[in-house]
Amino acid sequence: MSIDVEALAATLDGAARDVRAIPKLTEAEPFDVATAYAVQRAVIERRERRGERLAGVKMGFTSRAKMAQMGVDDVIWGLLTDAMVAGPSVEVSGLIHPRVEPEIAYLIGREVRSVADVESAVAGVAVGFEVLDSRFADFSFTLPDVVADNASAARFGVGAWHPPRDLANAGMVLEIDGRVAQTGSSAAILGDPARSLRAAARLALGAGITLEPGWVVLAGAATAAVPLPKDAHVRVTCAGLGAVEVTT
Ligand code: 0L1
Ligand code: MG
Repeated sequence: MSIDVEALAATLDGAARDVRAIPKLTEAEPFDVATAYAVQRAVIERRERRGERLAGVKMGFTSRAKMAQMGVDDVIWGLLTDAMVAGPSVEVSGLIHPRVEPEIAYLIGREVRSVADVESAVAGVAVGFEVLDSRFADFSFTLPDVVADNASAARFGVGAWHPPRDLANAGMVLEIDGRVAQTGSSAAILGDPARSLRAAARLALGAGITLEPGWVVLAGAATAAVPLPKDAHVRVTCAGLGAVEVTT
């Protein structure tokens, strides 16, 4: 049986819009990672047809521990749109089972035409956060499922932009309501988030997508993600980059 990419995209898009968890897509019929990226693109195209604009890319499975857990040896990636920008607050009632994680973010300053180009195209770096919201029940998925589901992307935010700098080992803290929920180092992101930035350029270019000026690259999480409750105050800090805060 051949895979109906548009039907799978409609299922995922509907789950996000209805705030309803669904079973893994591969439960009904397995498909490969290349097909999963086609589904991901089809989901994003549906969002673009509703007026959303591409705003960047996100990298997933950027820690060796998470790659080993999934039995993969490369990162995955997803696309960010302007509707995913969090602002000062995130309405968790519009999400299924959100989790938040501390991120390093890069601001693209000019079009990236090659992987070798990407570091010099960076206009700024910032501490950020990502709100993940797998559309699959219990965050239970295979690799093709999570790729199709845009790497669980839901919302993101970034702090003040700083001039580009070495972020190979910067301490990061995720606090929820003033309590430390996670601590880590940017080194957890492929040993250096700059590696993830280069991977973002490689994967985007390979998919025929150019990183554009003003786009954000979320390089990956420095720690595990934690559940994001209602009425919470989240603060993520990174040494040298200050803090970013969001309420729910
Ligand atoms: O951003 C990430 O690293 C997460 C990738 C998707 C897996 C998950 O939902 O935990
Ligand atoms: Mg992330």
